Amino acid sequence: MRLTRYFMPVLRENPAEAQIVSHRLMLRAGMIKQNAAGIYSWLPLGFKVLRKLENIVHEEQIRAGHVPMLMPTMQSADLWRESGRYDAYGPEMLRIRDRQDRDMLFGPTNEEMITDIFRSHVSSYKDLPLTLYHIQWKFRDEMRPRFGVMRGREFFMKDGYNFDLTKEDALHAYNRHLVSYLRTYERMGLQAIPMRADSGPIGGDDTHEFLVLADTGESEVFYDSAVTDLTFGDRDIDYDSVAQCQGVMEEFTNLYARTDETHDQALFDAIPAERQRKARGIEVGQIFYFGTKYSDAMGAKVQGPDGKPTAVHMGSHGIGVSRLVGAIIEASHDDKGIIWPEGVTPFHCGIVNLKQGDMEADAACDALYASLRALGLDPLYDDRKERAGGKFATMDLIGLPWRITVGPRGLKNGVVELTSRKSGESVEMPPEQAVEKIASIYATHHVTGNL
Ligand code: P5A
Repeated sequence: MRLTRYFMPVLRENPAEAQIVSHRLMLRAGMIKQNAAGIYSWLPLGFKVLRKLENIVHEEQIRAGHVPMLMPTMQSADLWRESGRYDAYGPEMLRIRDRQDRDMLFGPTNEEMITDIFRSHVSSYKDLPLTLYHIQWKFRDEMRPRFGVMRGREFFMKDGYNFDLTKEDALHAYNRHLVSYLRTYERMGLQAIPMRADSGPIGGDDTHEFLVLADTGESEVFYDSAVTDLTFGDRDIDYDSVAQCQGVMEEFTNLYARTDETHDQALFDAIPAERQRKARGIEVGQIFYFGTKYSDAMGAKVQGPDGKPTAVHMGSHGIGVSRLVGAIIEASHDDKGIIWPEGVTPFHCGIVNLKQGDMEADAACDALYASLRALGLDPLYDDRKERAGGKFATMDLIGLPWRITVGPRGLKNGVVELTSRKSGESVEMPPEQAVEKIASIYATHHVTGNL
């Protein structure tokens, strides 16, 4: 993309309404625009990151054997009356009446709708196990929408629902989700720690939240510092293996890590004092096992191996996709701006032309731009007639991991400069070598969907 043809309304000043760094940087980098409290338009740069996260989530869900689909945002109140949640959900639910005077709602989550779909089409245990998921906008009329996309009213969530014959099978689904979530967050450059939590309005006994440690996080958390040494890495897990998934679940949940809702001071005190940590975290996902809560209430039964109708065991599993954009920025920025992890960056690299209009510099930039694109890479070429300082400041603000700087002086010696946004280090090299270097960096990250 050439910057002169793009739409990236960068702000020079710090917006007064933003209290935390991710909100400030998302506004300044022209990623989002607020339309009403907690409701945002995703401008092109923000939309690109959102789509990258969505793609990673899809890839990891499909890898785990889960089946993608799409349900609507609008739901009929009738299903929620069946489960008893229409009244129980409270003022967070946005209730709407259609022209026929029917009660509708903008879905805050989809347990009821998916249970209805399941009961309409599945009648035998032979069709189990089954996990369906979608990635769709949700609405929760939060009392205090704040921190930009972190606590929005309209937000983008991946929600998945497992249907199993037995509790054991459903717990395997729970563990499978835990494993797939660990992989998902690591691909986004994040460490998200599973912590025992409270199930709130979704219900059930077993639940873990995934938290990214950050001072601006809304949750108070207590943990054994040894959990921060755990990494999933590139383990090859067989998602059908009960033992393997359970092994990972135990490894990542055996050490003490809890949100304040489930905090147990006595257990915490038993951790060696030098490893006790109290901190704040951003909740980027949550998994639940709630047994037959919805299948009992809504009559979702299958014929079991003994021929008798049996209520299915269920769980639901969510990832806050739009919140993650903010969480990644909270975890990765400096005083100049965002520092995107390579797995989620909106563009793979920037090209800065130090002397736009200079024939040689323009030609070198055009050639770089073309060779990167020919390799399937997605560069952002700053081809504006601006001073170098302004171009560098914009690149630092929007946080692309790599910048290639091209100017007449370097070109005389046959070199351009390749700069890492993270370390700030620059190395001079011939343009072809810079292209090769960028291509090799992204060869280890899957390049998905360059919008
Ligand atoms: C699990 C999927 C559920 O709703 N039902 C379907 C279950 N869980 S949850 O924990 O309530 O939400 C899942 C994730 O969505 C994100 N999230 C939000 N993101 C932005 N703004 C909000 N107001 C908001 N509310 C929830 C969180 O990341 C949460 O973990």
